[in-house]
Amino acid sequence: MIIVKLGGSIISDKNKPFSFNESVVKQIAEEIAAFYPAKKFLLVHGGGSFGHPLAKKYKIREGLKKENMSGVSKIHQAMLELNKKIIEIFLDTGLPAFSISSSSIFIIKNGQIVDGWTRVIEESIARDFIPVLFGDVAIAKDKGIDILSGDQIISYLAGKLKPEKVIFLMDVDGIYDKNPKIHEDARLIEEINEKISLRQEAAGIDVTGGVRNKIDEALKIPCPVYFINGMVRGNLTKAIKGERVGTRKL
Ligand code: IP8
Repeated sequence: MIIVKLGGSIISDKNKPFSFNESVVKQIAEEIAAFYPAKKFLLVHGGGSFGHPLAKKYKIREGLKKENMSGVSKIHQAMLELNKKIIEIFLDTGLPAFSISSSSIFIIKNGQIVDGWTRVIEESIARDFIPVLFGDVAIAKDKGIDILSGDQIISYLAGKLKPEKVIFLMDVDGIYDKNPKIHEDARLIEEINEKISLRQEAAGIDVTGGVRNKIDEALKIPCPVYFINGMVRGNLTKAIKGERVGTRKL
């Protein structure tokens, strides 16, 4: 089984509220379709401009307050809307994508999953479905409520479900020594390990820590991890085949 993260920055423009990048999602679905059902997949998508601006507006990272309760629900509904758009494209491509709401199966603390009911994920993969989870609001033991990033979902599920590999689809060619959207001289790193130390300021609205969080979570994953540019057709195919592309953690 392969876990693929559809980064919020490729499925939407993080700075344009509720923007959806249909053609990129279509292209990803088509690349996956070439390997399915010989290979099994689990997808997780980020919040993009459906999740992050609302999470900021309702100050969700500050925890549960009387004033943000309806905001919590509005964010979840916005994520369901984004999830529906993605699922529909996969279904149109002939792939049995199956939506699973992260906030219905995970409880978190300090942004990390501390309680998860993953049986339904495992059982749906066993039946050849492609479960599609997403970054979401979630019940939190410490703050009452908090944001659960898709990156935390992936490192948790990778530990439990032992995938063959994990592929993060991003809007740049991989992990750079500094943010390539800000620094022209940024250098692509082909392989990362625990020793990596980077300057990674986020380029858009991101309440969950952007690339830094992605790297920290990837280093916990006990299988090969790829960070690739998901907007370039053919990159996902290369990563699935195990060819050299983007940044790798072995
Ligand atoms: O984009 C965040 O998920 P991420 C989800 O995977 C929300 O970090 C609701 C902002």
